[in-house]
Amino acid sequence: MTGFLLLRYAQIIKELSLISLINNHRKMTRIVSLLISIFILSACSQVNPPEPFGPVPSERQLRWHEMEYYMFVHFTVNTFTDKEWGYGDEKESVFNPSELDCRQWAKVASDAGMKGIIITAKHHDGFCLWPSQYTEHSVKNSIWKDGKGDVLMELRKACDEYGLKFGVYLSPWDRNSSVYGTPEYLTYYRNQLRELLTNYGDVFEVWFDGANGGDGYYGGARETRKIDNKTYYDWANTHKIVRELQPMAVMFSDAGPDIRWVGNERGLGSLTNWCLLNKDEMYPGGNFARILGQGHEDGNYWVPAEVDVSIRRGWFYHQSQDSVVRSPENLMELYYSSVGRNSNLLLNVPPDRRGLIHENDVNSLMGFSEMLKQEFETDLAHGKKVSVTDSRGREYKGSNINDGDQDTYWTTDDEVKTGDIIIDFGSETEVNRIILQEYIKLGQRVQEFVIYANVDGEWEFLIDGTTIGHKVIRKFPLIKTSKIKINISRSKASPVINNVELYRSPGD
Ligand code: FUL
Repeated sequence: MTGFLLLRYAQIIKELSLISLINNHRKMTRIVSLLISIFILSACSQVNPPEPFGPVPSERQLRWHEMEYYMFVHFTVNTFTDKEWGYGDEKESVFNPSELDCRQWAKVASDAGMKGIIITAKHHDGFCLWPSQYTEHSVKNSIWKDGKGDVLMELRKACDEYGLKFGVYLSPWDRNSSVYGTPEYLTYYRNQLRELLTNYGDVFEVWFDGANGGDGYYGGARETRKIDNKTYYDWANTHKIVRELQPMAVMFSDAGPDIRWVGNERGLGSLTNWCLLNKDEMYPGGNFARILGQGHEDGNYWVPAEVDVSIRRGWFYHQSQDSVVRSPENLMELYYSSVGRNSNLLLNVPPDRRGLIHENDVNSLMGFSEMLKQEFETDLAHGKKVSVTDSRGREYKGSNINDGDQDTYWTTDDEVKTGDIIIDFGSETEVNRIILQEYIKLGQRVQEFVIYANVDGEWEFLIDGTTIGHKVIRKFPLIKTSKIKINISRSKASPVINNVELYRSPGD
């Protein structure tokens, strides 16, 4: 574009020079200087940014992407009955933590580098951790604090104290409720949701799980109740309540609407991971696990994946699992297979019967947090010389990818869909990790990339990959090199990259 303009100006100047032979010389000089100023002005003037391509994240989803890593807390009567799924007939009196301290949970989360906590306000057994006015099956009839306690309020305050965001899990399946399976239950469920979204300050995420229907206590009926996952919950109207009461909260379920399940509970994000999903035909509890990992490349909604996984085998605390808490190394693997694969990591850390996070879990989390610091200690790419094969103009230059500013990015002209970014360390440098980020406000575009290192003047292949999205973190064998090349080899539209980081991790 700039080259074309230059050519045109040269032609005009040439033509005018001929005229000047005939016309007065001073007039000519004025015209030429005018043209030169126009040229300088147009060369310096702003080139339009690329138009967004495909679905883009909402403001609430953008905030969620930034969070990356936060805590899941499974805590209820199950903690005291040693179960994973309570039947719904548990006596309220069984809920009796001896030293419940939400500030300890929040401190652990914060020390671990987490950004928020999502708690099981109500799990499938129906017991409420807050004194809901719509049921007797809650903390208000427990021994804990003589029935005057409210776990959610304590957690809310603790989150505020430690600068963490607060989220709630309200199980749609309720094995305690006598009206479960009838339309009346929806009123009950929505009333509870309103309580949670009105009385506990800002909620960043509302978690709707997909386990639904089956046998249960159901107010004494002790029977099996089957519901149709697709129609029974009338989700559209429940979603409206969340939007009305907490407009900045994202809603999670198998099918969004804002955040999707990743399709497994093993902590595995998909290497190819589109933040896009054709969710119209999907619903919580449907049979979509295989689709949810990758999402839909041509999806028509922005619904990124969240990886939910537990630090122990179970979601709830069981003393028998005290010795099988994930190690710091294992947590690091989870981090790479979740945050490193364009997903957020929702790591479950279940409090024990005291109402505290067990020492073994705390030790693992702190070990992992220390490892994370070492893993990404010094960004070797930051501020280094960057060259690119193509650029849309000065504002979109290559060095935007390592200036530490997430809002500046490198991109190309609209018709250019591939390109290279070369980072020059200036001297031989050891490196074995790379972080890549797309500027997702303009959509998810990259389909394939390849990373090379310059060794003895030749480009040596390191790794290749597919999607990027919010963030991809990849390991490669330690290499000593003076330059790294990121080749965007396939993209739906001009690639828009806002961040590249390189590290020398002490790990393999
Ligand atoms: C599932 C539930 O059935 C599990 O108990 C756990 O809460 C998990 C996170 O979601 O749907």
